[in-house]
Amino acid sequence: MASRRLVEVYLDLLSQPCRAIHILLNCNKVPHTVRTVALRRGEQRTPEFTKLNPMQKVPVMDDNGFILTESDAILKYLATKYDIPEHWYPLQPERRARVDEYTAWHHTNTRPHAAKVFIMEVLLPAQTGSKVDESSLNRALSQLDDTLDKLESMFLRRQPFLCGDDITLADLLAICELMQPLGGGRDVLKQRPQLLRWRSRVQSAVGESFDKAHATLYGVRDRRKAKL
Ligand SMILES: N[C@@H](CCC(=O)N[C@@H](CS)C(=O)NCC(=O)O)C(=O)O
Repeated sequence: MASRRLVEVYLDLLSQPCRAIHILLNCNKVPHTVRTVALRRGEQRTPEFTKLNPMQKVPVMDDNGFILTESDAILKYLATKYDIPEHWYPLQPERRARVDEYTAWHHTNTRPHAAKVFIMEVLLPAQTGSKVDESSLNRALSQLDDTLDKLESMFLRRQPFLCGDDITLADLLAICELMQPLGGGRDVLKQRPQLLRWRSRVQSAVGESFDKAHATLYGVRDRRKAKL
């Protein structure tokens, strides 16, 4: 009988949604294999990877031949299929719906707004050699500020985590996006005590898997700082 392979995840840890998956697997000790896809080397465009994901994006999961793309779907699949505490993606319909509510909102709010700041301050200057476009950056920062306001006033209003009293997949997706601008030395939560407290709670809940997932991003930040 053919033996079952460990779940495989194709990741680049400079990618926010990839880090969310990495943290979920590591802090819950789900046996898995990481296949690194180096985006900076264009490995997402190789014929082999394109066969796996014609969208040429990470993350991708291969669970014994079941191929899945989209971080949201992958996180929910892993939490449902593997031996992971129920609070990550609750079974109770209302609590689960709260997680789905955030994750639906996330992809048109937290993700694009935080990512844009990183793209403008780090990626574009590194790829093109051009200076940061300050007026576009300020526009992006102001959009991100609106999103941070909503995180505080809606999702964290009366609860310690985005969707209730315990950590869920929603917190992982959100924190990994909000950490991204740190690659350019910018802590977007610095002036926001409520969100800083939430970040500390998330860090404590996931333990060392947080820094393990973010080591590549810290490296980008530190190398940039050394060059200034
Ligand atoms: N909606 C997708 C987004 C995936 C995505 O945008 N991945 C980026 C890295 S964060 C990527 O692979 N970019 C490579 C490219 O566009 O060439 C998800 O949440 O999984």
